[in-house]
Amino acid sequence: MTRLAKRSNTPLLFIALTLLMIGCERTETPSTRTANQVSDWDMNISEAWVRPTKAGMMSAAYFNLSNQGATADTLVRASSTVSDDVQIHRSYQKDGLMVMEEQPFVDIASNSVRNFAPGGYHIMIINSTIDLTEGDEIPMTLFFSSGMILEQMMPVRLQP
Ligand SMILES: [Cu+2]
Repeated sequence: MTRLAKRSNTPLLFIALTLLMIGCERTETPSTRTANQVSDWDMNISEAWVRPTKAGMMSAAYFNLSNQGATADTLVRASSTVSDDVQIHRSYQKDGLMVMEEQPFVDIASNSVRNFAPGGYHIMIINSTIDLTEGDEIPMTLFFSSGMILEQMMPVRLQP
């Protein structure tokens, strides 16, 4: 995982290079903070997985978002190269039915973990442009109101 102190107008090339770097370093271990790496931002993605699907169909990404920093932050957007339409969603029970709704944002309080899981918050991949097959990995980018951008390769697999 990489933390980028960049706004969403980051040049595309920079993102592409970052994705290459992430591809070489696929550990989910949060980086440790040392005295010369002090930052207000300490947000980590763990246990990510993406549902397999076929091109033209929907999928969803799930993970835990852990904010170990002293400052609250807000997830405001998600994107992935596999779809032009990636949305923040939440599923919930309504009149005995499971429904889901797009969310404009999701708050992550300081020192808290927000679970994105089936039946709750998730990242909806509308109309994947490619088949997502078990064993694949797809890039996911999460944008926060602080300006922080998290990018992570997420494995495609059946529900763990
Ligand atoms: Cu959804």
